[in-house]
This record gives sequence, structure tokens and C-alpha cells, in this order.
Amino acid sequence: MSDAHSPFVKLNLPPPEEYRNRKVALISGITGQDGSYLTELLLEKGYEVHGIIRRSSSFNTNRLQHLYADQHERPNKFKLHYGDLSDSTNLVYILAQVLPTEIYNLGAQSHVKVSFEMAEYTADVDGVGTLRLLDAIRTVGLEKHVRFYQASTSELYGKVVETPQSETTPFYPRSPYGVAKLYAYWITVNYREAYGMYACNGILFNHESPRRGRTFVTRKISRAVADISLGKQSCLYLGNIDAQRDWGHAKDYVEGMWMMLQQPAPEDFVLATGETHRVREFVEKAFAVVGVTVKWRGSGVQEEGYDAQTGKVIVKVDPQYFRPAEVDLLLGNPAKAERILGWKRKMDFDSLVRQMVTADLHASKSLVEDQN
Ligand code: NDP
Ligand code: GDR
Repeated sequence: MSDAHSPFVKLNLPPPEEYRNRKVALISGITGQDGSYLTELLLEKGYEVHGIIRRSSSFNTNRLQHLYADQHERPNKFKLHYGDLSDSTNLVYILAQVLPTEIYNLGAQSHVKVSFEMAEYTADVDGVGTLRLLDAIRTVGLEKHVRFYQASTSELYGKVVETPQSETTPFYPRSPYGVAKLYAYWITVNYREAYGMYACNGILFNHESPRRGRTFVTRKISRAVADISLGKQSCLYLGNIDAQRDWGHAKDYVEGMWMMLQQPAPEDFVLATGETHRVREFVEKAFAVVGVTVKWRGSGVQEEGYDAQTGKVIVKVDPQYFRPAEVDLLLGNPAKAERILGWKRKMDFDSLVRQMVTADLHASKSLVEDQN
């Protein structure tokens, strides 16, 4: 569509090259795991960082708390705006106010199991929400000025078609979350092709950290290991312990997001470690951090893990955590990102597990001390 026929209101902006000399980032999902690491990275790089946060009756900016403190020394570099990916008008308003040079769309209902219970909401926020943000960019006439990152996911691959999974592997999502993200993936490609926007998909495999949400399996395990070792919990209940995931560290992955937006032309990239591990292996390594060896007995829903030294059962399978359709195996091939972006994950699997358990041990011990 030519500008003459554009239904949108355009702001009076400087030419794209001049506009991009400013370094202004807007992040949806800034309160999440990745949002907090990305904010730190961009502030370090001298960006002015704006984030979209949802109004909540409870405190939802824990992961950004330390940056608030910093703001006294770095005024105007970090600002939060109330908003939601379900509210187009609000997105247009924020964009027109902030005039970002880079947008990172990390906001999502990101829990795969929850997406089976909230399928329509997940489609609206994760799928149509991406369209809303892309259209908001066009509405204010930023389509040639701004660079757009879409948080795509290895959940797009879903059912195993080939491994390792790369940018050319066909998609076969297995959850309402995966299907919503498939829409977001293609609308990002479509707006790049249709309107010449600098828009790219980062197809990121699972990445974790001590800031990971507590209901994702790695954090659920690291917290339970800490609490069990401190005598505050007796058993960890899990679903499919044979699922295989390619787990990296979130801090490495947000760097890859930024790198994708610094290329001469927009492209889609896989970020992964190239290794896969079963959930049960994460359990074993996590307990090993506190000196416990886990042995397994039984099978299927009867399977349980026990402490090899004491015989105490510390892990049980609970079918309530099974999913209506599962993604059995994720194993990514990051060769393209390594070759073109020069990206490489820094933290390996063992160090990731150790860091997460150590952080939860520390947090759980401080909680005991606080209560005393
Ligand atoms: P989190 O679940 O930790 O964070 C999600 C963020 O999205 C939170 O800030 C949340 O806000 C926000 N959000 C939720 N609903 C809305 C909404 N309606 N409007 C605006 N914002 C909303 O996810 P991660 O940080 O782990 O992941 C970031 C992104 O990357 C997500 O899109 C996720 O799907 C995707 N992804 C994640 C991977 C991973 O392994 N971590 C791998 C591949 C992709 P609030 O705090 O208020 O809930
Ligand atoms: P995933 O992460 O679905 O891969 O999505 P999650 O940690 O939830 O599950 C990983 C695997 O562990 C199995 N599992 C359990 N999962 C949870 N949450 N709780 C349990 O008790 C449990 N027991 C076993 C799951 O069945 C699954 O196979 C994450 C999210 O961050 C997405 O937003 C992101 O797109 C993908 O990673 C890549």
C-alpha cells in the first residue's frame, strides 16, 4: 500500500537514519524473566529503556526492583508505562510517546500447560497481540524507523519432524500457546515482506535462570531441592520426567535478541545450546548440588525417585502435570546465529543447574532467617 492510501496518521519524523541515532528501546513483557535481563543489557549499552507493565493488584516488578534503585543515579534512562497487548489504543499511545528505535515483543501468556486452560486468551495476547503491536507501529508511521524483535519459540516445532531443529525445520505446534506463537511468527514475517519493516523472529529454545517463573519445571525443581534439603518440603511432584529440552541461560539469550536487531537486514534466527537433557536429568543434577543421589524405581505414573542414602521418596510423578499434547524432544541447531551474529551460549547445563539451586538455597535460607 502506498503512503497516499495509508489509513494511518503519520507523525512528523526525521529520516530513518537520523531517527535511529537515538537508542531508545521499548520492551513488552519487561517484568518477566527475559525482560529484566534485557533491560539490564540495554541500560549497560546506553539505551533509554521503556517497558510496558500490566496493572496488577499485587506487586509485579520484583525482577526490576534493583533497576529502580539505579534510576536515582541514571534519571530518564528507564521508564515504565501501563499497557497491555490486548489494548491497541494504548499501544499506539505508548509508541507515539516513546518513539522507540527498537521494540522487543516479549509479552505473552508464556506457560504452555496454562494455554490449554486459557486457549482463547493465549491466542489473543500471544498471537493477535503481536499483530496489534505491529499495526501500532504502522499507525504512528514508524515502520521504516523502528526495528522489531518477536519472541518466537522452539514450541513452534512441537511434534518431532527432524532434529536438530533449525530455521528451516517445518513447524508442528502442539499447544494453544504454540499455535498462537505460530500466528505471531508468520505475521512478523508477513509485515517484513509486505511493508519492508525491519522485523525478525528469534526462535529461542528454553532458557532459564534464578529469575525463571516458579511454575516452569527447572525453577520448580531448583526451589523444591532447596526446600527439601532445608527440611521445608518433603517431596517434589512432577509430570512428564522424560521430556527432553535444550536448556540454556536467559542472560546469554537476551544478548542474542539484541544482536538480531543490529544486523544490516532482518532475518530469523534459532538460539539454542545444541544439547538436550531429560527433566529427570535436571532433577538428578539439582539434587546432586545438595549432595543427594536420586535413584528411580517404578514406571509411568507409579515412578518415584528416592534418596539413595536414606531411602526416602523425594520425587513422585503426578498426572495432573501431564499435558493434553506434549512436546517430547527439543534440540536446537544454533549454527546460523553462531555464524552470522557471532552469538554463542556461555553457560553450560551443569553450571545453569548449580546456579539455580544455589540461588534458591540462598533465598530459602534468608526466608527462614527473616521469619526468625
Ligand atoms: P515470562 O512469563 O517470565 O514473562 C512474560 C511477560 O509477559 C511478563 O512481563 C508478563 O507480565 C507479560 N505479559 C503477560 N500477558 C501480557 C499482556 N496481556 N500484555 C502485556 N504483557 C503481558 O516469560 P519469559 O521472560 O520467560 O519469556 C519472554 C518471551 O519469550 C515470552 O513471549 C515467551 O513466550 C517467549 N519465549 C520464552 C522462552 C523461555 O524459555 N523463557 C523460550 C522461547 C520463547 P506480568 O509480569 O504482569 O505477568
Ligand atoms: P516448556 O517449559 O513447556 O518447554 O515451555 P516447562 O518448564 O513448563 O516444561 C518443560 C517440560 O517439563 C515437563 N514437566 C513439567 N513442566 C512443568 N511446568 N511443571 C511440571 O511439574 C512438570 N513436570 C514435567 C513439561 O511437560 C515439559 O515437557 C517453556 C516456556 O518458557 C515457553 O514460553 C517457551 O516458549 C518454551 O519454554 C520454549
